[in-house]
Amino acid sequence: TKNENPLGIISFLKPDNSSDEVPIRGRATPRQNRRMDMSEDPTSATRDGERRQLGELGSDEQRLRKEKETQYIKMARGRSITSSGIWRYLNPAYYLRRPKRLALLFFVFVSVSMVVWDRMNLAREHEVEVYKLNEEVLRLEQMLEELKGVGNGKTLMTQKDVPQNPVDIERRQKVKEAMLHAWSSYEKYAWGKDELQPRTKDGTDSFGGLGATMIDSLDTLYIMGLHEQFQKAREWVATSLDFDKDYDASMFETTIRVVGGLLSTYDLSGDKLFLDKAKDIADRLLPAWNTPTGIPYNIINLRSGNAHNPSWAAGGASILADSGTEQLEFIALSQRTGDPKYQQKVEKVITELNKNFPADGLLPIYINPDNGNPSYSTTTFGAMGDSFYEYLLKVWVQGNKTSEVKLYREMWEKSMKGLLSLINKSTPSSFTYIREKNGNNFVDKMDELACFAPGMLALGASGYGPDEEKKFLTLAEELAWTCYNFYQSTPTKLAGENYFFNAGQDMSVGTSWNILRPETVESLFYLWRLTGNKTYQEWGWNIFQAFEKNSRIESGYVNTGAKDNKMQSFFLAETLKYLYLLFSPPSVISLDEWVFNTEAHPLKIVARNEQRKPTITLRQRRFGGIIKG
Ligand code: DMJ
Repeated sequence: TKNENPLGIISFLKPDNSSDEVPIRGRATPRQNRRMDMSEDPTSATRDGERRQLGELGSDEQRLRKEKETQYIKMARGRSITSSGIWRYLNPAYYLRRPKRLALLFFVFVSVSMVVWDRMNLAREHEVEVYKLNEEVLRLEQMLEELKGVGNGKTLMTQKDVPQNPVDIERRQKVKEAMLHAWSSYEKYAWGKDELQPRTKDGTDSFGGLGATMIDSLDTLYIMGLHEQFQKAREWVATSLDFDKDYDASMFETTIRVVGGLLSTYDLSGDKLFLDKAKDIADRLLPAWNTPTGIPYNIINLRSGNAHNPSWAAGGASILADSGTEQLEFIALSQRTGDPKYQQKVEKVITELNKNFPADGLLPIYINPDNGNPSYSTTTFGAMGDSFYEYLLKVWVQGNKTSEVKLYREMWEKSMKGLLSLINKSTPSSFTYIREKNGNNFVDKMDELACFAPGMLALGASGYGPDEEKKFLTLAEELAWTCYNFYQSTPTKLAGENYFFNAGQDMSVGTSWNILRPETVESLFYLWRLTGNKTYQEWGWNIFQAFEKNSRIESGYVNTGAKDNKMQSFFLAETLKYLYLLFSPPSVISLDEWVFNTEAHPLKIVARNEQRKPTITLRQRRFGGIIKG
């Protein structure tokens, strides 16, 4: 019954029989109640019968309690025996006295460990298998989408395009997958930071916290049709990108990566957010040009606008490449905003440099911003010189090669005379290379950075008459072969930073680490586009595979050799973009319509007298309209 059951349980656990009926002050116990109930009930049995029944009940109860008591004691004893047993097994002396048990225990331990290890291995293999299958599914889905696109004319292929080669499609997908890997690693470990540090799986603000990798990647994501990733990055730009930083920024790096990246994304997407942001950061950079000559200081505080030059550069000189690589971006900004001030600032630099421009068009890497005089220093197409020459040509291309941009072409052609004077061939392999110059002395050294030159020469060749065109194209091809061999000559098949051709001998690597630089694949891209020679695609593919083999780790892509644990933002902006375009139809970012800034951000070509109207066709503007897959 309701009362007896709980008491029964308690009495089983507790041998003290008094505890099954706990008297509560002022109240009778249940048994007293029961007795009272029975004696008062007129219909109950007679008193004798009652006593007999109670007496029998009493002895039954006593027996039951006795049994339970015994059971409880046994249990208690059992418990204490068991616990002392456990402790005994934990005592090493126990096993030392029983070697057979020790052996058995050891055997059991080894067997269990092996089973666990085997299971874990199996699980890991399974994960890898699943990952590979996912990759394959992704690839097949994308191929299918492309084939559908080709069928119903959804891609931007024109009549001029050759039908897409399945090998190109597959290679392009591999490059896209590499971009996805680089991007998701950045997203996972360094979201919003300037650069990912793949080895430590974190981010670093190497450019003052401007989201350099985010901005540098926007147009690559767009061109590759990585819609979701692009939208998420756009959201970050809209809500979190803040240029109001008390930070001394490099005006060169900030221009080519941030201004260039934003403008290019604006040109591709037509989304005004990117133009507004480009204007915001460009306005912060403008005070850098407030010098006696207009040749800019190279470092500027983004909040205060205070500018200066690095003290290590010939006692405060401006660096040639840093001062002459803003023209494309700032001219484009003026065209898109209708405000001429940006263009005026950067064009003044060129007119100033043209005042004392030498006949061979070669300037040393340090220029005095107070009087425009070059400092006695190195002349090079490598570090600190390179993109000055690149921009002379590209501003001419950007201005639609009209008379208004003639000066740029003329200056560039002079510089190409200078470049020819730096060319030498190595022995015994006859590698063509570009020397450097220190004062009047040649230096047999070429940076990998100078490997942008074959692409530049190929791009500029068509502006000459037929003989010169051929000469420069041939030179471009020879230099590309040398640059490709910068890669092929190392154990990883990835180029080092610079090469020596001591006394004209064949190349030997100087600084051997590779930091994922783009220059060689950039040149291969131009040469393939402009000559149609598929060899350049093969070389690009070999380089891509070397990156996959040596630079790819689970958390992104990283330099080989002892460098700095960084996935450089230009790997996503340039290296992967040029590789992707190397396997895309020529109409994708056609060189007739776009000009790439030095960070591989394509800007739409707009003739000088044209105010930039939205020249993007609806098809291009729609996301992923650039290419399927
Ligand atoms: C990039 O930022 C640009 O290509 C620049 O012109 C040179 N250095 C890096 C890539 O190597």
